[in-house]
Amino acid sequence: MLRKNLSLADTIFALTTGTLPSAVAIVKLSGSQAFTIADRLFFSNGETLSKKRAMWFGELRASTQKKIDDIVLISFVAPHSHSGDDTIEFHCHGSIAVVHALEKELLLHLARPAEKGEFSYRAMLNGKQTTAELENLADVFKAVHTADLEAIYSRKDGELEKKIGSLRSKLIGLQALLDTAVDFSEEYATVSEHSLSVIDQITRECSEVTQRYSRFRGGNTLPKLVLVGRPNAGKSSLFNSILGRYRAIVSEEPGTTRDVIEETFEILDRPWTVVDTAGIRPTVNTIEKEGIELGAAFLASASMWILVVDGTEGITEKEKELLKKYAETPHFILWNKKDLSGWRAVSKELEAITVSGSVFSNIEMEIFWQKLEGRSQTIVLGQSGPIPTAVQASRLEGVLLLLNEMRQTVLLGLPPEILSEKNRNIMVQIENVVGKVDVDEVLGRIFSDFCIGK
Ligand SMILES: Nc1nc2c(ncn2[C@@H]2O[C@H](COP(=O)(O)OP(=O)(O)O)[C@@H](O)[C@H]2O)c(=O)[nH]1
Ligand SMILES: [Mg+2]
Repeated sequence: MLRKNLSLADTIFALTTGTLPSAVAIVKLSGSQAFTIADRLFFSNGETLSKKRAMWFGELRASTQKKIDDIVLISFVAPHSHSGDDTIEFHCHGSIAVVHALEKELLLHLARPAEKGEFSYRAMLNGKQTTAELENLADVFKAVHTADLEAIYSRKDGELEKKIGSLRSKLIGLQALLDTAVDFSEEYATVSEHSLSVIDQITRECSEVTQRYSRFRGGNTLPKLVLVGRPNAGKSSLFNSILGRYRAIVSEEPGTTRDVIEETFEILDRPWTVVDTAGIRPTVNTIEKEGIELGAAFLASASMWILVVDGTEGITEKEKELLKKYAETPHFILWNKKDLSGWRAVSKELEAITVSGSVFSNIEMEIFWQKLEGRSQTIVLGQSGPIPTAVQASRLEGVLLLLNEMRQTVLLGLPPEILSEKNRNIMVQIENVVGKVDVDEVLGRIFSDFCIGK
């Protein structure tokens, strides 16, 4: 967290580029003394460093007059800089020795190392950037996928505000009901039933949004390829083949993939997650049953899925049901184990969506990959729906706690007066999710996500 008592009078500096050594390193110096300090260290060919907005070429020298580096210097005069203060950027060679020598000189001239996000903090205080812009910027740094950038930039379209508005009207409806129930106690059963359904719906919608945030924060927004099929069909063998290395437990006994296993791989240079699930047939033991249920849950979140069928056994009604149920999600069948003598060709109706072959045949797996690549191109990658900001996400978590409390209150059969009170509080809090962000919250949440030098 950025300290609140940072002196704005200080001239601050930081290396703004990445790990050294690098091709170029940019050290930023910002504050009232920036030009004075730079003038002592920088010697332009012919021209003296004056207070103007310009790009200069020259020598960086230590106080001992020893040369440190040949550099490009960019000067920004307040308020026309990122932070709004006078700013100098030293573009040096990205050498550890050069950068350390420069930093040592800056300290000698009483500049102070900047804290995380301090330049941006000054930009905010100087009216160069709003808190909303800073929040977006903090998230831009976290973004791994282009789709996330789109979600961040489209925040201004107010998608989350609309969602919160609609949730709030549901709560208003519930409030009306609760207020009348206070007068007519005999309707309590209806009231509690309706309350639960509203609470559950709002909880679901709020957690969808917070989950989207967690996925975004974790960088875990990769599209999912889900492998399903009956035990022993060859899912884990396919999983291994896709990864090109051993990972899942492949076994002759049906149902050894107890769990859901996820790994990252690439289709056409884009990162994907592949998920190996347990089989879909009704099963004997509970561990596998859990695995199966998980598998079904993963199908719902799949960007693409593959039904692996043992070609010596054929397809069952259960699998055909899956094909119908998840027809909208891009998918195809791998009609596996073609190398075995008991293998029978796939029926005409399924031919168009099937690759026939064996997981163990390189040539046939080539055809599989072509299909995989082809299907992947029809998929719009990324997550739909608004990504909340860090502050909004934490406020939403607060609302979720309140909703859970209210749910307990209903289940305990407490009087409508209490429900009504709780509901009113949730209405206030849910509105606040998209409300104004105060400076303390910004200090606490946003700047902790910033890098040094930003
Ligand atoms: N002959 C042959 N055996 C296969 C093929 N694919 C998988 N198997 C075998 O079938 C068994 C079950 O495979 P596994 O990948 O564990 O199936 P899962 O239960 O669907 O994950 C293992 O013994 C595999 O070696 C194939 O194309 N040909
Ligand atoms: Mg398996």
